[in-house]
Amino acid sequence: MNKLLNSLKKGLKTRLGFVLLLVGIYWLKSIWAYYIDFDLDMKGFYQNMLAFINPIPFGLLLIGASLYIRKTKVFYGFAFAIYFILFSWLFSNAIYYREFSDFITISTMMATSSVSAGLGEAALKLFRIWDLVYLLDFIIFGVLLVKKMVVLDKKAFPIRQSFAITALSVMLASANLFLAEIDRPELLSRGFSNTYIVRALGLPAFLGYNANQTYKAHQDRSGATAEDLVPVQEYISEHYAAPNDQYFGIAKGRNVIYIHLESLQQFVIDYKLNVDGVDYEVTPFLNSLYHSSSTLAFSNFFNQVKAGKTSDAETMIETSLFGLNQGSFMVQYGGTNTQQAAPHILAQNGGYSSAVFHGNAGSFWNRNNTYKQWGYNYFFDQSYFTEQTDENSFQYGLNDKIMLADSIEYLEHMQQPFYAKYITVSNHYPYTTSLIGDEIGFPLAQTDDETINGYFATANYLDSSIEAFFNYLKATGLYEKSVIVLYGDHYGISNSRNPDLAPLIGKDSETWSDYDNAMLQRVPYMVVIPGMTTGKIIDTYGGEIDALPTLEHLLGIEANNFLQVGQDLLSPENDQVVAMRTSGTFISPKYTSYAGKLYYTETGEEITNPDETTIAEVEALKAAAAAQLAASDAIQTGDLIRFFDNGLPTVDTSQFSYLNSLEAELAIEKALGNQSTSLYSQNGNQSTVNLFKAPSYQELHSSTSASSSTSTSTSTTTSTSSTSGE
Ligand code: GP9
Ligand code: MN
Repeated sequence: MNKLLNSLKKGLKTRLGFVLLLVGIYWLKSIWAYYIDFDLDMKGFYQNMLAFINPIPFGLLLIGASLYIRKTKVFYGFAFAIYFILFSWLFSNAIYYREFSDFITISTMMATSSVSAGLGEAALKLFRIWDLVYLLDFIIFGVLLVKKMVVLDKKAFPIRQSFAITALSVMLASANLFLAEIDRPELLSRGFSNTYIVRALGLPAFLGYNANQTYKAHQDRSGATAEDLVPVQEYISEHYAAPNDQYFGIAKGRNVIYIHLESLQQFVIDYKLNVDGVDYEVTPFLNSLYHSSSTLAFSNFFNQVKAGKTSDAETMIETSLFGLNQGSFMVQYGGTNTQQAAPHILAQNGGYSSAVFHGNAGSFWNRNNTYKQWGYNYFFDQSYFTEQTDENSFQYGLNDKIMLADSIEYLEHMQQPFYAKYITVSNHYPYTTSLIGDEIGFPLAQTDDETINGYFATANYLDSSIEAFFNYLKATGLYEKSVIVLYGDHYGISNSRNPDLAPLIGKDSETWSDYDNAMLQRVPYMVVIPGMTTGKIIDTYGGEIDALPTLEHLLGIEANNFLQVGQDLLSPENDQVVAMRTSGTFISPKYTSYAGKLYYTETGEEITNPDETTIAEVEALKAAAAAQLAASDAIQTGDLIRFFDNGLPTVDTSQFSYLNSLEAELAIEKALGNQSTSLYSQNGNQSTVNLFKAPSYQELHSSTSASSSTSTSTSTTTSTSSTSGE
């Protein structure tokens, strides 16, 4: 023991020992920050382990760089300086996080106001007594210096060994990245959230990643001028689909409630899963909406997302502009670009208040920053809801029924009319792992693919969650005052799994084609307008890009006031060309071009030898899809809306903080007194929380035999990894 201590003491008197000491302290402080100050939302051993090791590679790389220096004092000064910079960055982030629940990015640093809000005077108030832990080593160093107990090693560290240290840290960093990619494939290419990157790779790596992203975005942005608006505006006015008189303004002034149906595909609508000879209707409630005379339901509505998945769907739904060809628009531009999204448009045209409800961390897909640019007054993320446990949640958040139930106390205090968006999550890959206890019941499909097997059960859970929410809306009278829009964001079963799905939907795995894959990109899109009696199923071809103009016209707002590239799906002038984000890919009523192949949409017959007319028609459709994407990309990457003047004021993001949203709602309610239009006020200052009832699967089916099937054990996926793209 003594021997060990002695050699340790001796080791510390060497330059390498000093470097390792600094790396060690930085490591400990990082761990402290990870667990005490940040909310890294870590689930499972693997994610904890990644966080535990990630300060070492970059710490060693950066502090270890000082070993190349020969002069004694310069070496010690330099090593300490690098350590101090790393520490300061960590500490600043810890302080900043307390106010913003996010990490410092290049753009927040450049936007001086928010940095000074986070790190200036106000920061003093954010200090806590525990922060002394961050300073402990300085005190110890000070004492050692005063007592002259620090001995400087005058011997320069051999250059070759310095190289070895650098090589070792690069190797460790690569291993770190490799392990991180196992936990979350496409971590860097898709971005996901700042939290994910810090949790997997640490703060210095996040800063580097963020700097690179910001630089790329900055280059596109700085090259753009107001001139670039000309062709974009030309495209938009040429493609404007004028409103249909029959529908224009029929929902004017109503609340708008969006329900994002996570990973729900259209094939599930009206579908019955047959297990052991018994037919189980997967989404009975959504089916009833689909066929209701109060619903404008669409049978040929396609998702148009790429790598940004949910975030791409949200971007399209809220702004009628596409996500990016690579990565996520919300992650890369959402927090900085000038945007004219639905919440802002409705605030300015009808005095709407707005909120998002979602049971995951607010930083996922950079929502916390993007929603401010979109003009959302409130964002109720997981921090507002029931604490998550293994029983009530999974890696993407709280189970839908609980999130919906918990949302009511916030929804009822929103001033009407409101624009509220619910982002469900339980029907998300890997399916079923989140549903245990009383929610077990809907049978699993019996294919070789566990992902497919669980999909119907989670879709059924989503369905009954939505039904419970509709029942609440009806019980409170909000129903008649609202228009409720439901949409599926993207596929739940990826193309690689589709051959296994084929037999369940009456197809043959052997003859499964890219045409079939293309057709499975349909997602539900239903606009429920309570009181309307002329609802129907509409076969117009369209996609997520078209949702906003459709909604605007229903609310009596002219879509051609804005830079939006979609078209009203109820307009007879709709072109019905659905552009997919992969170039050359589109779907139209006549032709489908997908995965490099061409098909007749109606029959699925592949066109291998097109005649001249076909070639010309297909080229025209391809060009139309490409033009729509090009107009959108120009706006998105050039940040062109900053040059656009349609009278809509720029969103002042500083007025939004998503930390104390309930208090903010209550303050407004109080200030308005009997002018308050919140449901709570209209209900005689009585809460409606207990009107929300979401029976579990077991409660719903306890008396029917269908639920007592024995093949209902949950499939649990033990691996933390997920298939790329899911
Ligand atoms: C998480 C959720 C999932 O918050 O919205 O996003 P996805 O993985 O579907 O893109
Ligand atoms: Mn999604």
